[in-house]
Amino acid sequence: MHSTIDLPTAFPIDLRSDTVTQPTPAMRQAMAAALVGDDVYGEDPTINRLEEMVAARLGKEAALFVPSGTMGNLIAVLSHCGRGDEMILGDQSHIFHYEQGGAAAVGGVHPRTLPNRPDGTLDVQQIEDAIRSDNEHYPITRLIALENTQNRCGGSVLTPDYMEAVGALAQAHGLKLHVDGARLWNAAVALGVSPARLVATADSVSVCFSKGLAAPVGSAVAGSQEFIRRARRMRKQVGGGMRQAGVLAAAALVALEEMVERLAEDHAHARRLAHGLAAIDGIRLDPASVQTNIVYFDVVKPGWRAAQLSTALAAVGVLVNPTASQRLRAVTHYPITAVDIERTVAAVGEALLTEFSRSAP
Ligand code: TLP
Repeated sequence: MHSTIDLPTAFPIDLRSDTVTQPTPAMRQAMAAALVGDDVYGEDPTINRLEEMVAARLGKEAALFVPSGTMGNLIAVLSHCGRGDEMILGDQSHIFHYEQGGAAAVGGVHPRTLPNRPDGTLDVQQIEDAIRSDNEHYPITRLIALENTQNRCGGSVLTPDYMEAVGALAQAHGLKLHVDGARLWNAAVALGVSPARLVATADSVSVCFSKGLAAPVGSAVAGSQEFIRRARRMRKQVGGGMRQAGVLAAAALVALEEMVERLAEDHAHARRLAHGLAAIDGIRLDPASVQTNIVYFDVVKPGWRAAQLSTALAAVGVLVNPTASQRLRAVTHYPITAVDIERTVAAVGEALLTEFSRSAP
């Protein structure tokens, strides 16, 4: 997903991802003032405070601060599964697509993918059908993993009812349920429900502070005391034991306290962007499909490919990532403004027009 575009100006409108957010002034102040200690000894007061707050927000017994969402997912999967065990997950999931197959490479965990539907869900009957019976030919199914919001399905939200249905299925079959909640905050704000409600039936959840919440670094996993005990061991095994990382947790605390409700702005900007883009000749998307801060759109003008449009936009200071031959992704985040959105829509319209007149006889 990472583009190698040279930036033409110091301040482009950077819609490549919400991972590009900069820490807020309040975060920088909190970082400078943070009390710290050695977290491998459990002695960093700021990390301890963050972990308590995350556990409370997610309705879980305990939480663990980790450097990234990728590590959070990896140690969650490794905490639930042994070598040769199988996990059921979506073929569009971040764990399957963008984590270098870490669960298989590091933990020998076998991925069983099911198609993500356009709304980000997996068909519950298909999940049930994929659960292995006790047969010596088969791996042992241990885990179901969902993603909320679902990034590659356009930041779509999975509802509490759906999450509960999959949780009930997992429980009925003695399986664990993990939720990749890198953008769970966005899902909760979009649905108007608490994050805890969305993961009430999950055995583990990973969340990120460094996406829409704008902290510079950091994620967490949450679950039962017993799960966190295993996850803590796994974090150390993969090299994620941190020392005076309270400077990072301090920013994450500000993120949780000040930046969650603000995500509604990003969602409004994404809808505005989607409506603007949908009105451009040569762009195809359904604005009704945009539920949070991620906008996928296709360039359908003859002769155009996504990479060309991305390059043309970069030349005028608008950064979006091509994600397939005709498809691009734009992600709204702090501190993208309504004016940035108007400029982006205008830039896309102009880029396509310019090329059209250039290629005209
Ligand atoms: N997603 C990034 C890229 O890796 C694709 C992005 O720009 O969207 N789960 C989900 C659903 C994610 O979208 C991401 C990051 C992660 C996990 C991983 O988080 P980090 O980057 O902290 O390892």
